[in-house]
Amino acid sequence: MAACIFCKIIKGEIPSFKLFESEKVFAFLDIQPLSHGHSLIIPKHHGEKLTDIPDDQLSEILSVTKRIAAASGATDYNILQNNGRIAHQEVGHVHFHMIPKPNAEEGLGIGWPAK
Ligand code: D5M
Repeated sequence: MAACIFCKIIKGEIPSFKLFESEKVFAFLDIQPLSHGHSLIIPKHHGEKLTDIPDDQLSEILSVTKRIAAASGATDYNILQNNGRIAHQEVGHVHFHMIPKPNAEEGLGIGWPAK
């Protein structure tokens, strides 16, 4: 969708710190991190809520989310996905947050930006 900031990030029209890209999935660092390494994993298909995303994209998103959590080296982390304004969704393009917990940040490894 033309006005969507995450669609613009996918297209490279807005810069991001890219972590992963495939045909259907894109991942990058959150610009307002709740902890070091806070990442966003999104489908390339534009959809506002989880129910808008085709099933064939969901399995890869979960798999990529798992791999990004593992690559961070964090032993403790949250996976979060908000749907709708009341549920605190600010960006209307489905995204999964991977949020390392502060006491596990030492695990962030080579390839991740310094604090
Ligand atoms: O979370 C939306 C998240 O999106 C929030 O943590 C900030 C992040 N965000 C917003 N704009 C950008 C850009 N341009 N780059 C990286 N991250 C961004 P929500 O679940 O909707 O509340």
